[in-house]
Amino acid sequence: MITLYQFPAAFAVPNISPYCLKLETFLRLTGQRYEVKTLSDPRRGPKGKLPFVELEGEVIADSAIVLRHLAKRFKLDLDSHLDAAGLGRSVAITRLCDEHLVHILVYFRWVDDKGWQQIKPALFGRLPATLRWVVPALMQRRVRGSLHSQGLGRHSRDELLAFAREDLQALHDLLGAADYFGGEQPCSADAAAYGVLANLIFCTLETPLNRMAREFPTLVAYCERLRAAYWA
Ligand SMILES: N[C@@H](CCC(=O)N[C@@H](CS)C(=O)NCC(=O)O)C(=O)O
Repeated sequence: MITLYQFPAAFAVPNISPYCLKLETFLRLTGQRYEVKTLSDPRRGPKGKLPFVELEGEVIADSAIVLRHLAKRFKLDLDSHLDAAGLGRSVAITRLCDEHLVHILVYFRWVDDKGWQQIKPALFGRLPATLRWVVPALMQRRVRGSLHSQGLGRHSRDELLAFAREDLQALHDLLGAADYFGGEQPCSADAAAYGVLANLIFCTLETPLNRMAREFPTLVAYCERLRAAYWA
């Protein structure tokens, strides 16, 4: 049995971490049996981040590495119907989501004031009063620092929104009239795409980025379709 360690559900999505939602969606797309154990402290993970899984006594961290490991261990091939160009496209979509759009999402939750005013009480509101003054500011400074090191954190809010619009337009155009990024059936890129898009479209956090994503009817319909088929 696979044990998935991840944050608890919040803001009307199964997970506010796009990476946790990506991994759990992959488990559902491939029909795996799994159990979830919720953690609030990512430092409990072997790489200091969530999600991670435990399988047959082995602990494996990082959604991409877990996907690769599970695919090998259980001979899962969500991508077997794709040709070489389709496989390349799947990797490119996954990287766009995991390595670009998610960082912009993080900015609009943790740095931009509108998102921060919603995230802060939800994540830290139950801390004892003394910690409640210190911990949120420290965590926000850490996130700001890592976005700065990554590079996206050096841009203005409007520049980030312009990047996000390009990402969303690209996802819209790549999906086209298909049901899934894999075509008639999902491929591994659908796990990554749903992880971040559901976190923009269904998540009840009100940020300019969430509002922008909801302006793409194709992407809204995509999320509704995948949710009905695999998350109902
Ligand atoms: N590359 C990792 C990224 C995981 C990740 O960044 N998780 C975030 C939550 S969305 C986390 O645990 N952050 C805690 C931290 O950086 O301290 C994956 O794909 O699993």
